[in-house]
Amino acid sequence: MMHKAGFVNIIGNPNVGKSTLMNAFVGEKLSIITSKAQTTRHRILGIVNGEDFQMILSDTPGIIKPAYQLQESMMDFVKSAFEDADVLIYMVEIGEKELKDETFFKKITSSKIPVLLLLNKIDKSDQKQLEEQVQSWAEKVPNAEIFAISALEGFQVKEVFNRIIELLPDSPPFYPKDQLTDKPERFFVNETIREKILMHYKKEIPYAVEIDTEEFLEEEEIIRMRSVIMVERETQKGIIIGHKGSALKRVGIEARKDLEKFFGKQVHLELYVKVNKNWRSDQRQLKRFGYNQ
Ligand SMILES: Nc1nc2c(ncn2[C@@H]2O[C@H](COP(=O)(O)OP(=O)(O)OP(=O)(O)O)[C@@H](O)[C@H]2O)c(=O)[nH]1
Ligand SMILES: [Mg+2]
Repeated sequence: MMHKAGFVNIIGNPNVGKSTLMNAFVGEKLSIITSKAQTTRHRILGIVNGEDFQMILSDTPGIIKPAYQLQESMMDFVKSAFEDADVLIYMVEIGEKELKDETFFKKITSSKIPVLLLLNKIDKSDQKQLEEQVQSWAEKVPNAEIFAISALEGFQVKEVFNRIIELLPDSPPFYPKDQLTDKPERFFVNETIREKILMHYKKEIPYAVEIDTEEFLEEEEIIRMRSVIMVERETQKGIIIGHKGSALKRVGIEARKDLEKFFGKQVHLELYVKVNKNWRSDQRQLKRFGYNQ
């Protein structure tokens, strides 16, 4: 029997819906999704296995001009996604003008591999706007096949999926057929907590936070986890904890609920907050948190 397999890498501006699309394809919440830009910080694999195919999707951070070391590392993940792609998915959203980074944009328009340009969030547009934008993207990225989709509502998602399958090269699988991702369990604990922080705290707070899950002990009935929320300054620590610990408590309760769903098991989650000065600019620390490949 013929078998197809390949890497399908999703890139685009922040907040356009890349993670929403990957989760829709995989059918699991592998990537966290929020209304804030720079939600995704890593390259996360989501693997869809069929009898005669293996589609290895990569969700990547939204493209930005890096201002500090963490963001540099995030853009290295995007660069790596150009290098091993068999199919490139360039996602844009309705109303978007262009990719802020000229170098990345040139890589897309001069790509030798198939490019699918997905114009997302069309549930927010009308027919006239849609037609204009499809036309304009067709001129800007002539080498791409364009699909107008809504990742959130599942509109045209199946069609894109089927087209990707057609484009996958003949190849044996790269990963075991029961594997869903390349990330360990602790990664999903970190991300679930970070999602709650993105949702509940304002301004720079979520961007100054990193999570490290120090303990992940699976027992028969329950998984026991202990995670540290790192911030860059003492004042941020106070904000995370909140009045009498109320803000931190909310993060803990909401994260635990999601983790119980994700792991299908009862979860005990202990959270504490620690100041880790300038971790975002420290190569050694970033490496420890998995930002250097
Ligand atoms: N209306 C609408 N909203 C969408 C659609 N797809 C995604 N969104 C919303 O757009 C926001 C960003 O979605 P994400 O999937 O986190 O976007 P992303 O591109 O992964 O963002 P970064 O990781 O920050 O680069 C969320 O609030 C989503 O619910 C869509 O098709 N329609
Ligand atoms: Mg994302």
